[in-house]
Amino acid sequence: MKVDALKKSFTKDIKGAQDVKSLEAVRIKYLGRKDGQLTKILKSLKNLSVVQRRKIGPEANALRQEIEKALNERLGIFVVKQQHLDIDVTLPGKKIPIGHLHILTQLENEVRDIFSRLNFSVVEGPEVETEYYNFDALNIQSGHPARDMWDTFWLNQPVVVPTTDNDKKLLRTHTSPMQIRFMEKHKPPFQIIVPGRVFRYEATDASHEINFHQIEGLMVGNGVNLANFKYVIETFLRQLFGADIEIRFRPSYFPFVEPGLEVDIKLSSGQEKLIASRKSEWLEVMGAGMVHPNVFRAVSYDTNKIQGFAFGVGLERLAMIKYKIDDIRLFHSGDLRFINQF
Ligand code: YSA
Repeated sequence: MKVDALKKSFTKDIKGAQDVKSLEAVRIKYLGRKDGQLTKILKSLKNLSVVQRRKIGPEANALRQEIEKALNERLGIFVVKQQHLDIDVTLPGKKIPIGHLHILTQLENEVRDIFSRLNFSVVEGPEVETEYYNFDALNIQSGHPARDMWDTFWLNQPVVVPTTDNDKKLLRTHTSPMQIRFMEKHKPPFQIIVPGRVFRYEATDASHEINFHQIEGLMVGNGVNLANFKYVIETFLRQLFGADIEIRFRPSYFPFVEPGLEVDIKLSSGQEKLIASRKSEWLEVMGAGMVHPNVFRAVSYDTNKIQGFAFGVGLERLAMIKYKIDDIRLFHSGDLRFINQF
């Protein structure tokens, strides 16, 4: 059979092949190693005259390539069709559980955003602190009764005897040590917040954890005063909770401020359980005050020129108010029924 005729017959055959099996039969018919019709022509080339070989050779080789290509293409179509048949599109898809940010991380991000808009920078510090930064530099020397305000997890001390009394290691009881660390390295004016985890060796209840989060705030400069503090805190709390939130400023005492105060927020309906367990409608959210001159002296600031306010707000307490959560211990319970609500 001539190459032309072979091509015509192949075109007809491949159209008729409706599955992989009949396609294989077509391949064998034309390209089969022994009896393939094109194979035979290719094998006979060597017996032809030079003139004939030059004419038929290229035609036969071109046809072989054409046939191989057409067979492969058609095979590809059958395979894809078969795969589609194997998929049951009526089956429900597989649900892959996706994680999400913990409610406290989400809230911390919101707090960071609000303070960024108020032109505060965010800095972070170590969770393992020394006695010096956690207490002494904050005007709470060893033996000071106020140390009892912060029940402390002390760490095993290195075997080597410490060179001074106050480099003993502890888990920071508040974020305030970062006031000192920051001021040691920076000159005023500045305003910063310091979010972070803190630790207290104390009994837990609905509003107290041993491991919780604080956000320290510190604004220092010439002429910074209590009115500035009140403005910043009210703006922050109203942006976080809405304009209607009821805020209470109370006088209080911390050795590293003078005067010292605390800020409470009024619990609202939906928080009856928490109100009952605390026997109060108000929840304390932060300690604060005007930075004590002794704190400025510890970092060699000129107390005649520099004033500042500082505060430490409890992140879990803010979350309890915002999301009407009755028990602080839920945050670190690892209970997904709680976590997945947010
Ligand atoms: C005060 C003056 C400053 O110039 C700067 C910061 C401060 C705050 C101070 N460092 C401090 O830690 N005060 S505090 O012990 O009263 O805690 C501050 C806030 O942390 C509390 O108002 C409360 O919101 C939260 N908090 C305290 N103990 C807690 C707690 N949250 C959960 N569990 C606890 N056990």
